[in-house]
Amino acid sequence: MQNARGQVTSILPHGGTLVDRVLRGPLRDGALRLAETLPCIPLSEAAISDVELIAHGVVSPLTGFMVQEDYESVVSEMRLPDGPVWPIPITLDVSDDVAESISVGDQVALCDGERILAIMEVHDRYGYDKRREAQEVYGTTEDAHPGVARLYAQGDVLVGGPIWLLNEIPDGRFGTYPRYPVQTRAIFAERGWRSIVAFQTRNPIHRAHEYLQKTALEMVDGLLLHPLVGETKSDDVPADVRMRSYRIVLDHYYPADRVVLGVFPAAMRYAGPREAIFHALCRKNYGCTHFIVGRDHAGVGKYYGTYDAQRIFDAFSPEEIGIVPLRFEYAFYCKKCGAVVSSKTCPHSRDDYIFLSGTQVREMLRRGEAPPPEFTRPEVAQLLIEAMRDREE
Ligand code: ADX
Repeated sequence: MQNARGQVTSILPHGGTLVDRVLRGPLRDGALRLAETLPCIPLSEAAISDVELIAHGVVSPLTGFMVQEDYESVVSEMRLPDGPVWPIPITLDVSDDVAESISVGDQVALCDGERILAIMEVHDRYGYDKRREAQEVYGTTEDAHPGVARLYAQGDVLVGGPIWLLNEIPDGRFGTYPRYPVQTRAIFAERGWRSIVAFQTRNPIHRAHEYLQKTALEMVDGLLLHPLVGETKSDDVPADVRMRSYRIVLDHYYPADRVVLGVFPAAMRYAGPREAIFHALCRKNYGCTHFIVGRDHAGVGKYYGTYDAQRIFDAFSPEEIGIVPLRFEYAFYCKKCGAVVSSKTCPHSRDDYIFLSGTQVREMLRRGEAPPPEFTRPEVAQLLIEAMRDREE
C-alpha cells in the first residue's frame, strides 16, 4: 500500500487484499431477517473463532470455510488451489444429522447457541479423512495431541462456502485492546512505524520471551505483543490472567511508545511448524513485517523438533510468505553471563544455566513460591501465584 507520495506505508495482506466480510447497515438488517428463517448450524468455540478471523480479514485471503478443493490442496500442498501458501485447514464440521438437512446451494445461519452470528452460502459438503489430516497437519495420529483430539471429536462432514458476519462476536473481556487487522494497521500508521515485529504467545511473559522481544525490537520500529486469546488447552494459563501479566511487564519494563498490546482471537491448534506459518501469515494481515519464531513454536509435548517450526519457512520463498521470520535459538538465563543468552551467545555450561520446565513452574506457583527473578519478573510471579490460588479455591 502506498501513500500520496508513493512511500510504502504498510505491508500488503496475504493475497493482496484485506478481506472484510462484515455486513453493515440495511444489508445486514435484511440478511439477518433472512437468516432467522434458515436452518441453524451450531458452532463450537473454535469455529466461532474461525468465523471471527474470516470476517475481519485475519485469515485473508479466505472469505469463508474451505470447500473440498481448498481443503485437499491445503492438507497435501500447504497451498490454496490458486497458489498462495496456506498451511492449516479452516473448515466447518457438522454432524451427519445436520449434514443431511443441508444441500449445496442452500444458505444457512451459523449460530452461537440461539444467537445468529453469520450467514453462509453452502458451496460444498464433503467427507474427509481425519487420520490423514492429523498426520499431514499435526505430524501425528495420536489423540494425546490436543489438536488431533479436537479433530477426532469433530463431526464427520465438512461444509464449505463464503460467509458474512451479521452480529459481532462479543469481546467483553478484552474490549480495550485492538483485535482486528484494520485496528492495528491504523495504529501502526498513526505511530509512523514502517517495521513491526509480532510476538505470538499463549503463555505469561517470562524473561526469555522478553529477551526475544527486546532483541527484535532493537532492529525494528515497534513490537506488536500479540497473545492468543481463543481456546487453549485446560492447563495453559487462562487468557485473562495472561493479559494482566502482559500489562504488568509492559508498565514496568517496556517503553510505552514502542509496544502495542493487542489480542489474537484465534484458537490454539498446537500444530507446531504448520501453525508457525499460519501465525506468521495472520500477523502479516495485522500489518506486521517481522514475526518471532523461537523454540518449539506452537508445539506441545514432544511432537516436534525444537527448530522444526523455523525450518518449515525454508520450504517457501520469502516473497510468498511476505513477512520475515526472526528465528531465535533456545534462550535461558546464564549465571556466569548474568544475562539471558542462547548457545549462540554464551560459552558456559549447563550447570551455569537456570532452566525451568512448565511443570516445575506450575508446581512452584502452586506451593506459593515465586520462580527466580532470572526466570520471571517478580511482579508477574506474584500475579501468577495469586491466580493459581484463586483457581484452586
Ligand atoms: S506458543 O505456543 O505461542 O509458541 P509460547 O507462548 O511459549 O508458546 O512462545 C511464544 C514464542 O516464544 C514462540 O515463538 C516460541 O518459540 C518462543 N519461545 C518461548 N520460550 C522460548 C525460549 N526459552 N527460547 C526461545 N524461544 C522461546
